[in-house]
Amino acid sequence: MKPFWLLCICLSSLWNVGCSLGNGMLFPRESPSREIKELNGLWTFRADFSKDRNLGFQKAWFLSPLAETGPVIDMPVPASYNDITQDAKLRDFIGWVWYEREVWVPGSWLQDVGRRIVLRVGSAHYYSVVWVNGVKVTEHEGGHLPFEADIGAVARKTPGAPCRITIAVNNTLDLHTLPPGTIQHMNDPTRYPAGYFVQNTNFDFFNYAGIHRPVLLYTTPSAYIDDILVQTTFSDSTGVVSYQVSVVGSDSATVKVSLTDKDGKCVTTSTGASGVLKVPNVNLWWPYLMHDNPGYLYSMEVQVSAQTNYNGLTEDVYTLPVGIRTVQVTTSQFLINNKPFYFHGVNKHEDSDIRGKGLDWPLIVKDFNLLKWLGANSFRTSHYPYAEEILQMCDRHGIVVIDECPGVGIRDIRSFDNKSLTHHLVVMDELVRRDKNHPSVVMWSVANEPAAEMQPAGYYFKTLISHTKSLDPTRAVTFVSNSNYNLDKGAPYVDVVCVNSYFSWYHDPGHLEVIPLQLNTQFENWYGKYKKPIIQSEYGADAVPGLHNDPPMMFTEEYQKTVLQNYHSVFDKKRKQYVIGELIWNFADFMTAQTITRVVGNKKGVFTRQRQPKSAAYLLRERYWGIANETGVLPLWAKYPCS
Ligand code: BDP
Repeated sequence: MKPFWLLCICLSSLWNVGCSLGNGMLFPRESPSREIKELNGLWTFRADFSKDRNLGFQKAWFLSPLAETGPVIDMPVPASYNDITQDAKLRDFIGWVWYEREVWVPGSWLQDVGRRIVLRVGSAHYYSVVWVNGVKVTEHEGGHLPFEADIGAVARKTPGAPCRITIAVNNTLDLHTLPPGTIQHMNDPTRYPAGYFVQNTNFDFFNYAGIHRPVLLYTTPSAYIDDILVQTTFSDSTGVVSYQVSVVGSDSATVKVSLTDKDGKCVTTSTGASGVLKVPNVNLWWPYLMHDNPGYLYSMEVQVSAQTNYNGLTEDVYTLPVGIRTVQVTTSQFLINNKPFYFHGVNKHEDSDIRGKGLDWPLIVKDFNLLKWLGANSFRTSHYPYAEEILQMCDRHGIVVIDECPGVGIRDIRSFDNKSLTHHLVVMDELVRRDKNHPSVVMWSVANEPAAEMQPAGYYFKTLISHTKSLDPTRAVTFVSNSNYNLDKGAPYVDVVCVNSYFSWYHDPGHLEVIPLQLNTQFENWYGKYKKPIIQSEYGADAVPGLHNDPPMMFTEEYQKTVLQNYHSVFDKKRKQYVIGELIWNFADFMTAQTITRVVGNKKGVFTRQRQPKSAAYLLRERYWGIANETGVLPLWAKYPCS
């Protein structure tokens, strides 16, 4: 049976006369040729609680103001809708929800018929359909990544009236979505009410839904910079930036490129849609705690001039931050700018009270302050792509990123078929397209703990990883395995082996003494077999903040600390050999589905969900600053704060 939401999509295509974009996806930035109008704030909201969740499509809720269709509530954007109200039915809702807001498109935008007016959604979870004034302009599958549509033609049809933007979002996960899930209908009338169904998933975080990232309108001229690719290297003191600019809307555009340093001084220029910029006395992009001037960014200004039908000669300008650095992997090391880099960092989630996965600037800045306090130089975007705004912070602060796609919980053999693989490849295309120019991103992770032992996994991962490498030969590729799983089908293709293990927690619970032996065996076996550098990509233990017991007992702060200490003793031996990183699970406590193994969420954070340190955070801080002191160059303002 087709999931009900797919039926809705087919139905909605009757109104499909808009045009969706499929090429660039540059982060919207203002410039002399581009304007932005943010649409964040309060939207009108209605969840479709009808039995098959299809009432909104049957009654075409997008054709009139949502408030005319039935009861509506206020909903902030960006935010997950789940924790905003007091209604458990909405918190745990599965199916279509409807957002709407009116916007006045500036008259100057409408009058200038040559100007593109683009509606962009930073991300919405999971499947979205967008209408403007009742006209469908785009639809998009997948959370965590942006989508957009040129709405100029629709908006210009009704000058003098506001535009009504309607976005329907469905969080249903099936065997072929990323992440996958299944809808289970409970048909026993003695145990469940009629029509009862639940969403099953194989991942350990709450399936937050809604419009999670900013929505905005931006403009470009009709001939515009659609995409930019930079790839960087250096030789001695000369930086080398190879660039490609793709222009849409003109075959005869002239392209000028200039690179400016942090002081605003132009250091090199070039012309042409592709070329190489040479940067004398280059300031390389260095990770935090590896150099006293980390996160150095140049500004690359791209100017495109073109003759257009509408406005004669027009100019488009886009400025891209550029960090010049290299990445290489040997059989036992990860090199950034030819120097060994040791990942001492964290795994995170986009997760917080009330907003769920909604982008929140105070939270982002707080988290970066905590990362720096901790002495963390890196994180993995477990288990999906994070907001571009977060990656921009990483670029600026020198925090190294393993950029993971939403391939988490792929545990059912049916999720390894061609349909799933095709979608997974599209998601990797979208992820690399979005994040390819971030110097902080050094590695792509195509999945977390997939059932790599299953028969179809070999072909699946070979295809996925080789596709990702062909999209971007300048970075490493990995997938993250659990130490219990057999990596044989994936390991031949990855550059770095990433392994998660939970000794003395999910295995031998309470037996801290087994950790050193079991961890040593894990490393020796895996290195012996695959001869590739290894990152301990997850390890940790739950600690309920404020719960104490000495000698340590599970769930206390003492136990969490002692687990970490036992792991660290082995890391310290192996990091001299082939272990190239350690990423704690997790930076902060986070919400999960309700199960008997979770007490209001996962408590493996070294910070609480409200970002207060548990004892383990101090331990980790001491360790990370110690490693940095040994291997890197501390910033002048922060000479080993733990001494
Ligand atoms: C790991 C998963 C992670 C979970 C963690 C845990 O990769 O998503 O949250 O286990 O159980 O295996 O805490």
